[in-house]
Amino acid sequence: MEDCDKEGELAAMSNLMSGARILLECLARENVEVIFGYPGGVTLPLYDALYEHPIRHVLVRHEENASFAASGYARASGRVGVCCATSGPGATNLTTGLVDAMMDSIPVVAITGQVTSKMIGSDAFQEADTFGIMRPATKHNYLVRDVNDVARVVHEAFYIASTGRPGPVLVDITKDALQGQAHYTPVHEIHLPGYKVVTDGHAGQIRRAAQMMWEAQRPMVYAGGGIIHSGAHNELRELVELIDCPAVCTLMGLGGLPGSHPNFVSLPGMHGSYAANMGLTECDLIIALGVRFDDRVTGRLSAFAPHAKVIHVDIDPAEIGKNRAADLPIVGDLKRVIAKLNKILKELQPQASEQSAEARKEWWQRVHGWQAEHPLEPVFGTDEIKPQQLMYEINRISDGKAIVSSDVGQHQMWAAQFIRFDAPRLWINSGGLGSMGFGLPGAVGAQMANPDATVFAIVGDGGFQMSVPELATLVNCGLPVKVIVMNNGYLGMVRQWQELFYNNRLCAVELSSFPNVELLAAAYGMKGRIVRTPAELRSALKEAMEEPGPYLMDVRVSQYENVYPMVPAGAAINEMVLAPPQPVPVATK
Ligand SMILES: Cc1ncc(C[n+]2csc(CCOP(=O)(O)OP(=O)(O)O)c2C)c(N)n1
Repeated sequence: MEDCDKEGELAAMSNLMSGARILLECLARENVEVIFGYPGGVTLPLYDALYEHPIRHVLVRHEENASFAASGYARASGRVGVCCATSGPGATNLTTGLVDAMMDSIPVVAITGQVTSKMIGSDAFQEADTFGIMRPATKHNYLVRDVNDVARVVHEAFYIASTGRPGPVLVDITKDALQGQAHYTPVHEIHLPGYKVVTDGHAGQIRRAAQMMWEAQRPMVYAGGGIIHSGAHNELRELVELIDCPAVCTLMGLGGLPGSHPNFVSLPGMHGSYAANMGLTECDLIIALGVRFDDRVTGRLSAFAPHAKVIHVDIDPAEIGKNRAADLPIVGDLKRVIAKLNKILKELQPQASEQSAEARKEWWQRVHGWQAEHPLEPVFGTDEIKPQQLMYEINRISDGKAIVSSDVGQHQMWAAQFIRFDAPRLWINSGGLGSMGFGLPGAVGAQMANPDATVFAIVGDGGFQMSVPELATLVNCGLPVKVIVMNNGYLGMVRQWQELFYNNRLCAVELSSFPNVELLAAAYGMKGRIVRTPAELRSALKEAMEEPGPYLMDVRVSQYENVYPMVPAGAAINEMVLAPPQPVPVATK
């Protein structure tokens, strides 16, 4: 929270303000630049106050997209994203985006309107028990019925959302609290007994971890979203270089170590590379940093990393030992803990025997061997565009620097495999919840946070149709997002599972009647193009990049391409399917 100047403070205190005005005052003091929202009956007082307030409001076309856009903003900037909706349906429409932010530990504050306090419980028009509904969907939530509580609650909400393990916080405010009058009292300190965040990490444990790292013969860093959230990317890089070990970054952690770094292996898990999964299976020490041993990474948990001891560092003590027991737990903020670890690693370095260097050499030979045996390489087509080829071309043009907001499905996995991210906060996607419809509104938020950055929204033809109204937001707000639809004519990821595990009995996955995007883009007032052949692809992407405004591209790719490697559900991660098995004839319902 920013300290206000004394004069402004006194002026604020001496003026009676509406709850709505106080709310905006709090947002301004929290340095909020933009609210993603959609108005309605009980939030009218707030929108009336917004009329003359400098905070920018982005009118999305569906409340779900307000919560996704706020999340995209937070993911791309590291700041708290703010969304807003009216009571009842407006509030319930925010739910998916808030659960998504919860799963991926993204700091979001959601403001919802509630019916007047006297009407609560009367089944009033547009009344929903938002507080109850959102309880499991958020890190914390509030129902504010008294205008005098608005300021304290809003500042607490920002504090809770952005400290410790970040997450979404909901503030549900009744209409009478928005309309009521109170003196705004600046809040300088937050006192929340019972909410304690441990940031430093236990010194003894950190020393022991450093010793274990030097003693290990085959260490492997397993880095996740926590690296990005705590801004620990430089510390991570130093750690990896100090002990010279291979590192995998999860879907949430991509960019935590530069994709071009020689120690970066790839994504691990269900669609991770052979080398990443073999490495995790054969290593003798896992250095788990801001990860949660998600099932998409571990595969069959009982078979995961069978030879490894585990050092697990996380700000959230509840994560440690949740899925995999830690031999050495450290609770703390990754940036601080890794910085201390690096210091001790350097201290101990002279004592680390030459034997450890020899062991490391052997370990790298094995990792390089796996990389050479089954490299992650894009597939190219001459007649039709291969999806991997599309990602390869986007990678070429973005050169590790563009922001990519992805939707969910096959395209997401190919993007994660083939687009390089050389910095944190470039790769934006719905990781834990895996929510289709995220990619385009996520890009709206990311572009708002970084007006000068190149932002791609990579979406499937299914997810695109869930979020298509946000094209209007791009045009209205002049956001030059390049929307790339990887169009395979199917709900590709589900089709892949039906092909591989349900005898190719394709049910409810064919997406016929896809709109003509050239007409659709024109209807929204933006540029659009259909790309059908590999020969056109590069120039089409160049054209999109040169277009100063938003651009919609429908890239027709091979329909039946599957994402490999693939670890079938329930298998161990070294039991990868590396290439397509014998084709089974298609049976479409
Ligand atoms: C909101 C939501 N509904 C359903 C799913 C299940 N699901 C996961 S991937 C997928 C298919 C996505 O298809 P498309 O957007 O065309 O992308 P593709 O897999 O073809 O790249 C579906 C239906 C989901 N993840 N999210």
